[in-house]
Amino acid sequence: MKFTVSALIAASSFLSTVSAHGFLSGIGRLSSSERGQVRNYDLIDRQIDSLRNPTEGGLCRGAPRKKPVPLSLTEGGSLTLTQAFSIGAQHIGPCAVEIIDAKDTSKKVTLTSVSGDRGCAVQPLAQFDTNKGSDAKSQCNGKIPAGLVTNDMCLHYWTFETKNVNKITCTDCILRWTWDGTHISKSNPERYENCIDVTITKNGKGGNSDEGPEIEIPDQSKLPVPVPPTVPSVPAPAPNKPSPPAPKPETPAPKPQVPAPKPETPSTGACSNGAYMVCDGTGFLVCHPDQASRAPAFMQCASGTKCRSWGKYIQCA
Ligand SMILES: [Cu+2]
Repeated sequence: MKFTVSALIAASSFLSTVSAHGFLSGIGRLSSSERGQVRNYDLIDRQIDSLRNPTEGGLCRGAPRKKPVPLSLTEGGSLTLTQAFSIGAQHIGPCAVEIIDAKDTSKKVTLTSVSGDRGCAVQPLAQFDTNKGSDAKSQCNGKIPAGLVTNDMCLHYWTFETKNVNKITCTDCILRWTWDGTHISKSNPERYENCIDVTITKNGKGGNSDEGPEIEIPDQSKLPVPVPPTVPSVPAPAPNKPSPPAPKPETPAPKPQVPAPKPETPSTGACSNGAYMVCDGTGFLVCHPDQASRAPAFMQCASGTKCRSWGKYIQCA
């Protein structure tokens, strides 16, 4: 592998921001007790970063298909999606929702898009203006993704008008949510995407029935059709096995398929060695290895869970 100075700079600027981000949880206005329909949702308590970190796995992060959920769409109707953003990581940048033909993924229709800085993760589309100073429970209690054990994300509801429904030709489709975090670079944004497998009915009553109030979207101008990021020469992580059917059996949960970094020595309770999170007593510290003067923020693990080191991150499990 060839290493160049610019590659190292690019890699380090990427790494400096991978501690917290966002993902699409599901269709409808999901409460903190409802698990999302997004692919790989079941990794939420084991590998949350595989849902919320910038994507490197191609279309839909390379996540395996799930049983499709019914989705009724109407031209000009409304649809509510539930997004989750890490506290303090509600980056600026555009976002979009597409319907992709599952049998021919070159066939895409854009249901909505928001351009410019005021994207999905900032107000008014995101409801909570959260900060890293305290945990999710104290900032958005009752609006925390179901199953999340890191206590550092809040749910946000995005209701929009569905366009181009007339152009949808698939029934067996993929709803893809994309978000470009332009907080570091507009030309080389952090790309996020998540997919929900859907069976589409057109011209139904439209939208989901229990959606929240309409939110005014400031800028509906069209985005260029997003192109899946090119995968670097490093092989993409192996796709995860399909999620086991609920309810969970008594047997221990299957091990995550993505190779975990080697466990490190028990944490010292202090930020060191370039870690982005370290365990500390009943919770963990969010560190800022690239900003020496910035104080770490303490977060509690969810009750009944313990913090474990996981590479430069932690897991509350
Ligand atoms: Cu981020």
